[in-house]
Amino acid sequence: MQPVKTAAVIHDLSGVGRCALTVVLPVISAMGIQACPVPTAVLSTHTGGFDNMASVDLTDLMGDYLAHWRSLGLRFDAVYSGYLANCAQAEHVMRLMRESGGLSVVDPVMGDEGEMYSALPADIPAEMRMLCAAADVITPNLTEAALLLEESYTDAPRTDAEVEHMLRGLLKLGAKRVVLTGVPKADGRMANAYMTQGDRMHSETTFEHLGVHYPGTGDLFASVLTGAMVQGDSLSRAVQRAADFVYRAIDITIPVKTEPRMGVQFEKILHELKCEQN
Ligand code: PXL
Repeated sequence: MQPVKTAAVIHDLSGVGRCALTVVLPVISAMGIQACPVPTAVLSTHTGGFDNMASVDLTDLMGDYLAHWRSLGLRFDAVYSGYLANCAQAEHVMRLMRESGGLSVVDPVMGDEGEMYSALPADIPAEMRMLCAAADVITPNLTEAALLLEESYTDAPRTDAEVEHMLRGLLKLGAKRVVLTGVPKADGRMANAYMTQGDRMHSETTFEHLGVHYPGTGDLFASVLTGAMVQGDSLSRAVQRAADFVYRAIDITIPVKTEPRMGVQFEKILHELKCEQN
């Protein structure tokens, strides 16, 4: 019998709205991996579609928090980082990734649908660029890719050549692998496109565009992807499993007609995530 694998997960704790740690922790656990959270901030709700949140930035705690972990000699099979509340948090994440030695996944959480999240500092893209350079896998959406590449955002359908151009630009930041999520294609479908340094061409998995947007689905995607890779899946298999799970979660949420800002009802399908590599 092997001990369960471990993942340090760096994200905020938003009390309502199903994103960040409230998504990451159950998903990673359901995949049979011990999730060890490093909370970057606590918010009463996420910032996508709510106002007047109560919140606290936990940057001041993070140094001591991780110093304690260091004194315990902890190592993780993966370090996965998402929403950072403050630019100073990036250094801590870099150090944890470096010292941990396992898989590093950076979801450069900064915005969606062309808008940066309201509570983020304006200079966060520079820090995220630095983090991406040190990562094994990065998982930007189109908005985040535009911020990382300092390009303007458009949600116009992309040709294969345009997708590959973006992926190559993102790989130039230094990450070993890039997964670009939620790319509209000319046939009306959406793609998750991915590429590894040295690949001759990129790959895509496409899915039907369900036409509704829920916050937190990027966090769901990155969580399943991280879990799958820790379980030993190839990148292509991990992308497929993550895409399938997010699609299912959206598909079962639409008929319930809940407010989109409340997120997807992934609790109903958590049991579909396999504990073992399949
Ligand atoms: O799902 C990304 C996310 C994470 N954390 C906070 C957010 C959002 C998206 O709105 O507001 C605080």
